[in-house]
Amino acid sequence: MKNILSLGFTLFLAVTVFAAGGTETLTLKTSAVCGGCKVRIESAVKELPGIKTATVDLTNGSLTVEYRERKISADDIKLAVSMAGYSANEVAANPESYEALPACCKGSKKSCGSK
Ligand SMILES: [Cu+2]
Repeated sequence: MKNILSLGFTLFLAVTVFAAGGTETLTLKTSAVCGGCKVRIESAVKELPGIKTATVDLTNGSLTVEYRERKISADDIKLAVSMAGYSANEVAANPESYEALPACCKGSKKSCGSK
């Protein structure tokens, strides 16, 4: 049972990229816990070039980004999430950005209350 769970978790963490008419879709596991996190991450990513959409799902902390591969790479998107203070798959949050977050956004539990 534990193996099945960890396999599922690994698959969930895996970067999902597929071609869709020049637009790539990337799904990342982030450390977002509340509506404030969602706004912070989405606005940080949307500032990047080539981003079409950026949406954080607070039920699981996932970030889905549609972007133009010619303009930006998945690594750049992960870096932007890190610089906003959140982890993105294997990329850890930038320590200084993380420290600057409100206290309730630092935990892995949903301690910020409502979405
Ligand atoms: Cu938060």
